[in-house]
Amino acid sequence: MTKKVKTFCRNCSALCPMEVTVDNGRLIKVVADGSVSPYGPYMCIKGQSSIEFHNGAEQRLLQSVKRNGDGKFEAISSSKALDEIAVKLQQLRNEFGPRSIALYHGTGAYRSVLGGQLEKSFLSAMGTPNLFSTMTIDQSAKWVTMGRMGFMASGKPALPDIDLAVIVGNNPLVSHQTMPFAAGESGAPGRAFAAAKKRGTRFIVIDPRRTETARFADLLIQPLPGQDAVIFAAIAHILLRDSTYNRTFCERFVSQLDELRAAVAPFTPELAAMRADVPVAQIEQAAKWLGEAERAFVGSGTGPSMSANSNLNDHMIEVVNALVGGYRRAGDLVRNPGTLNPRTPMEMVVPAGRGWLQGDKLRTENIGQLFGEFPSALLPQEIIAPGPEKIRALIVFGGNPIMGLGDPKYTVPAFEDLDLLIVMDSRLNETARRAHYVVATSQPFERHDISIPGDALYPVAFAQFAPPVLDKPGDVIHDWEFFWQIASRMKLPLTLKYWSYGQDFDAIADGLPLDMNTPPEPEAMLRFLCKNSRVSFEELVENPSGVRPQLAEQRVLPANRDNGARLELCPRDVAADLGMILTEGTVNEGFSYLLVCRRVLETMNSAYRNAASTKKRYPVNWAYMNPDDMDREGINDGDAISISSETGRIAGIAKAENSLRRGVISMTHLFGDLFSSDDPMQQNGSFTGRLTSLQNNLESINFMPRFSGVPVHIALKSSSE
Ligand SMILES: Nc1nc2c(c(=O)[nH]1)N[C@H]1C(S)=C(S)[C@@H](COP(=O)(O)OP(=O)(O)OC[C@H]3O[C@@H](n4cnc5c(=O)[nH]c(N)nc54)[C@H](O)[C@@H]3O)O[C@H]1N2
Ligand SMILES: Nc1nc2c(c(=O)[nH]1)N[C@H]1C(S)=C(S)[C@@H](COP(=O)(O)OP(=O)(O)OC[C@H]3O[C@@H](n4cnc5c(=O)[nH]c(N)nc54)[C@H](O)[C@@H]3O)O[C@H]1N2
Ligand code: SF4
Ligand SMILES: [Mo]
Repeated sequence: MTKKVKTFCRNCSALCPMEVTVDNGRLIKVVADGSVSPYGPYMCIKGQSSIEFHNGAEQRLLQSVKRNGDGKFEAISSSKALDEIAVKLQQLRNEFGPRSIALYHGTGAYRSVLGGQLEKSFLSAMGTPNLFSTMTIDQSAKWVTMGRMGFMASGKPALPDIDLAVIVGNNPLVSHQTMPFAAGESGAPGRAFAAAKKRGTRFIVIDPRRTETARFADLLIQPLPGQDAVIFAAIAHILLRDSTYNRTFCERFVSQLDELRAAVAPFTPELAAMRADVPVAQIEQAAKWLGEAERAFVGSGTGPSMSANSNLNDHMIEVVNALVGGYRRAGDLVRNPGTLNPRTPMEMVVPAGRGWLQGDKLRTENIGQLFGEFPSALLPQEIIAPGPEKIRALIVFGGNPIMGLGDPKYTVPAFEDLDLLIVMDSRLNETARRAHYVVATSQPFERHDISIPGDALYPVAFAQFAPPVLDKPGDVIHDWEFFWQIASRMKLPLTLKYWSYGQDFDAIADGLPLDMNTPPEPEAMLRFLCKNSRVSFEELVENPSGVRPQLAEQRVLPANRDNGARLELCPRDVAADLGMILTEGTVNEGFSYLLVCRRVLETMNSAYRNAASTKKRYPVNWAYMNPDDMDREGINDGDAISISSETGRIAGIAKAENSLRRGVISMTHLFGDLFSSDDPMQQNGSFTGRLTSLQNNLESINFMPRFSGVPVHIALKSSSE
């Protein structure tokens, strides 16, 4: 029997609407469903790959497993696994307190809606502040900027409303990562950029590589990585020098303009051009266009936040955005005012809170939480350092932290020091292989979801419900069931709440207390989450392609009174950091290249590495180099090369790429094996995380490690190596 079901992809935050065909319990086809979609028909290769994965490829886990005394995995029923895990967690909690238990929320957890919502209640009921997520090994520089500068509650303008987009170290054509921090639309990004160009929007792309996105660039600047703070300090310098910044916006909404003027005075365009190794005319040109723009949007992706001085890079990028008033203004159209979670943006500054100075602190560093989380790079240290409250149990929900964190020589022994490592996943990934229990969880097409993760990101108001398309196989459980089942066994109460970033879970008044004796119905939970929605749960069920609510035009509201808060452009620590980088050299002793981060369409971090389409194009994560650099080193296409940093060494397979500037080597992360990557072809690539240290070069505040602009030495690999 063949049936067609409407659903949406949950591989990335674009949440592309799709139609899947199921034949006798197997997925046989998936196509984009553009009928109501906010993007029109659109789907990428990973949407396609989800078919093979659902049908069992990529070593899909169909059964929970437990590591026995010999270190081997044996099958265990989910109920027995849950019984044993609950007993162990209870023992640790009784003996060492709730802080001995931690949770890591990985990339796979963001789009598991009921799992994600119950996770927050679970941690609150457990009484542990130990929440870690990928955000702090990704773009938490943005949180640091919000905490030090404050931010505009009006939000940033949408792509159709801007006449200039500055895209810094972000490649949405591949990553689909855009709003709220970068310009673009997450689904069908190319189409949205093409339409914007037709309207006359100008694009500036700043990236060491001429990326897929750079196809739309009117100006492409290809700097050395790690120089964004210098480049944007120079752009700020020019805007202030020429008085081309937005005075009206700045007079009303910013402070510390004099401090900024003094701090960026030494950052001349000539200095930035020299440091970033780009023509000075390009920096002047970018500043000129920014000065001329009616409504600009300056935003970034992972590039600047993974490189050296990442918090400062991000701060200076946002300073330039503030100088040109790159925010929605009172009276501006709000294209997506939220559907499941309606929002009314207001033109006012949310003051700089520096939340990390208050509340619970980490055990091993005097640092508090950023947006309710601790820095993931310090997780190994929090596990190893002796003390009564050390982390002894870690629940990994939809993540592969041993790979994501990198520095395996340090990270692996730390994870092995845990009394209890539990991984909830549908793949036996590198972290799962070292777990005590791997709880096999269901796949997106086997569970209920609503489009909460896309609610604020869609270009227009839109919401969709995804019912299970297939039965989950055998004894696999849903992510949310894990939290409910463990809490129920530990006699902890759970309350379902609509939590979103920046909210204190306990402070949310509206909640649905769950019956801890009878498992809740997923549909009842989703109905509750639609409580304040502009579209009822029933309407979503009746409209399987999704709903675009017909709303009266909404505009950004003026603030009813001046709350006195201003965007702090140049607080003292930022000024001090600017002073520090002024004298920093660009030469890294003994290292002639800088390795930069990069994403490919076929994989999602460590997932889909084994999909057929990935294997075809990327049997390994190629070590891309500029052909002139290859000539200089005597390296040919396909040669095995040795890439070494201060921390580790990997072998890679060189591939020439004209679009890459000189002095840079570009590789995708989370490929290959943790340790033995001497033969990349055999090990499906090279694990670049080995080149990163979790003990040196960490940023202040968020402890972000360096995943881009990593100084490396390159040599042709001799056969005896
Ligand atoms: N297909 C696919 N999509 C994904 C993912 C995936 O793995 N695959 N991962 C998802 C995740 S977890 C995330 S966080 C997002 C990330 O989304 P993006 O930030 O768009 O990620 P990338 O595509 O790696 O783009 C980063 C760019 O920064 C450039 N760069 C590197 N260093 C520097 C620097 O110092 N300065 C400047 N100016 N540029 C620099 C790189 O050359 C690269 O083009 O993508 C998400 N989407
Ligand atoms: N060297 C280097 N290191 C990096 C980066 C880099 O660019 N360079 N990027 C960093 C970034 S931006 C990130 S976000 C991290 C990524 O770090 P992680 O998020 O820890 O790693 P992923 O490989 O994305 O792991 C996601 C896991 O979730 C599982 N999964 C998918 N869907 C579901 C689901 O619905 N439920 C459950 N339970 N599991 C699911 C997948 O099978 C996969 O095993 O890595 C960081 N590390
Ligand atoms: S862009 Fe690709 S991975 Fe992301 S939701 Fe759409 S189909 Fe899925
Ligand atoms: Mo990420």
